[in-house]
Amino acid sequence: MNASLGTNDLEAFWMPFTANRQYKKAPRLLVRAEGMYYTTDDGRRVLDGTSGLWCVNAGHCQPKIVAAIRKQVGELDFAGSFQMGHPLAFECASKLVNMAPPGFDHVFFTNSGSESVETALKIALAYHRAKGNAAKVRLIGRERGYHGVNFGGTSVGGIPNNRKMFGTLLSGVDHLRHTHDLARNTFSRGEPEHGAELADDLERLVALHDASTIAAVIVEPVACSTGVLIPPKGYLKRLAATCAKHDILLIFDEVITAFGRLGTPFGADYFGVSPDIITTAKGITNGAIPMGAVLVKQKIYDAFAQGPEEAIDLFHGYTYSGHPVACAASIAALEVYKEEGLLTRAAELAPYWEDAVHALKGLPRIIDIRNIGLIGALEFEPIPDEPGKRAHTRFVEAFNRGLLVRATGDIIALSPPLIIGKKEIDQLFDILSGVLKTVD
Ligand code: PXG
Repeated sequence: MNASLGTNDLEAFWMPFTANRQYKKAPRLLVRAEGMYYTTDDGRRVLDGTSGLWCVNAGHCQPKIVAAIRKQVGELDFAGSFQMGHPLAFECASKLVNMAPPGFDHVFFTNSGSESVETALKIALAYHRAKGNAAKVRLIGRERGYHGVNFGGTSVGGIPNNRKMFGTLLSGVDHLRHTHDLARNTFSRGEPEHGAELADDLERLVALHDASTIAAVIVEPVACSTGVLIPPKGYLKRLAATCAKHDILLIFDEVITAFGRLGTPFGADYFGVSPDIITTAKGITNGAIPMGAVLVKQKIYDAFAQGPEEAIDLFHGYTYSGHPVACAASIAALEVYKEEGLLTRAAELAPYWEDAVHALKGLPRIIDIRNIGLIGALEFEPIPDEPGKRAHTRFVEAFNRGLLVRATGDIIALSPPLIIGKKEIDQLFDILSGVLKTVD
């Protein structure tokens, strides 16, 4: 362990989404990072197979982003955005609008994916009220969805462990069925064939609650946190059509899928679906500074601009909405993504990546393999009464052998920085197949 950090020093930090007692007995510590690699406290290089936590799309300590942050923090450390402003927030918003799918003309800044989700849900409610449809208050999520950890996101989210300890959550929330169908879709390459009809589950909820009470549906284009559930062919288009038919806003939670992960700038581009609101975070600054953003269409922005000019449009915002250092990081990140072609690079690498992921088929305990863009997932047969253990032991062994992967339930998710090359893809799968062959 790092010489400056004793065992006792590990106690104070209550780590998020972590088995604290287990971790602190055998900590895994990262002290440096560059490009595709982390360095551990004992000097080992670890290939980053997860872009940190799905955020470091341009690779670690990207020099242009680091320089922009350094410069900004010494020039204008903080300036608020309530009835005041600074140029970088406006510049950053414009850059995002230019990169976003057509029609997304306005940006609301937050500091995380969770805050982006809360913001999007509140905008959806307030939008309908501003339009005179004050009864449209229900929010629809999806089983196995992940929308961060605040109360709104937890409520529309559909991962049981994330919900069960926290009371009744928001009222007026319902969930679509999830799309995971191992019986029909195992070992699918890209979008699975079967399950577009699951989008019609929204009609069931409309029949139950009536469209006049439903404000919005929120889904991840690809449900990543729960273990990479890729939407069946045609599913998202069908869901969007049903939303439009009933004047229900469609929110795409693109905290992971925005900024090139699928080989297009946004997930909405990949699936050819135009939602009403898009939430982002993570890759917006390449993970270097916390930030999120909610993108909305003109009709939504306009609905709030109806009163007298001096009336505040939206009674919502964060101290750090549009923080200058975050904006500087984001502007630099968006420039790097463009200059280095990273928004579409995943599309070029996807065929090689897909073959490499699916080449693991047949290794012990694997019950499914799936992929899309530069995302891959391996699902393992669970150990009876020990859910999650099979993926966790593989994650630890991979880390010991120099590869960072992400374990969620009995699934291992892979999402390397978009700068990865074929050589590093080979290295990643060499290490991983070695792990899978040895760990039961
Ligand atoms: N929405 C989506 C779709 C996400 O993936 C959030 C919201 C929340 O973002 P913040 O910035 O508040 O954490 C996320 C976050 C994992 C993993 O390994 C995924 C996330 C976070 C941490 C780990 O799958 N997604």
